Amino acid sequence: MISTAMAARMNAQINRELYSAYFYLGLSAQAEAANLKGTAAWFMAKHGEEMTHSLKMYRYLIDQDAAVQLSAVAAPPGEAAGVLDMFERTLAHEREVTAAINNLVDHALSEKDHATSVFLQWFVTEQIEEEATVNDILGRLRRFGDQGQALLMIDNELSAIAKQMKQLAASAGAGA
Ligand code: OFO
Repeated sequence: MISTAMAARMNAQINRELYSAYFYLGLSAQAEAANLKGTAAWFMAKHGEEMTHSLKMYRYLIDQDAAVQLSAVAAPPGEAAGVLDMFERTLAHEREVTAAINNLVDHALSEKDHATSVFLQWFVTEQIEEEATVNDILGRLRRFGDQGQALLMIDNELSAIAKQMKQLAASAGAGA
């Protein structure tokens, strides 16, 4: 059993994860509309990851005999100016999520809630990897731009990464 205050914070994080999923779904739709199949696949794979994150937290609350409280998910932002803008937004968004996860860990530690603190460590590590991946993509977009051939190349690369992400998700699901 976890405290009511901790459960409320975890419920807020479930909402943030669902918003993340929605945020990436919106970007995937924008990429589809621009005929950028690889970029769309990458954002769709991110959508899937975020849904998994929300469900991990959902399951944790249930396992801890705490109430799951779902609330309205905000609409994602409007149209991005291009792929560079999509990834600038992605990095800013992931940094906010990292800060939120760190706040959750701080709260768990302040309550001496070791179970929640240990549970959240997976998310701490996940955020490091997510920010690093996005930084890497952004580095190339900033250097080579998001038009013409450079865009085609990054779109192909994102397609390959999305395939790997899907395979990883499938093998994690099979092992669960
Ligand atoms: Fe939920 O992993 Fe980033 O946002």
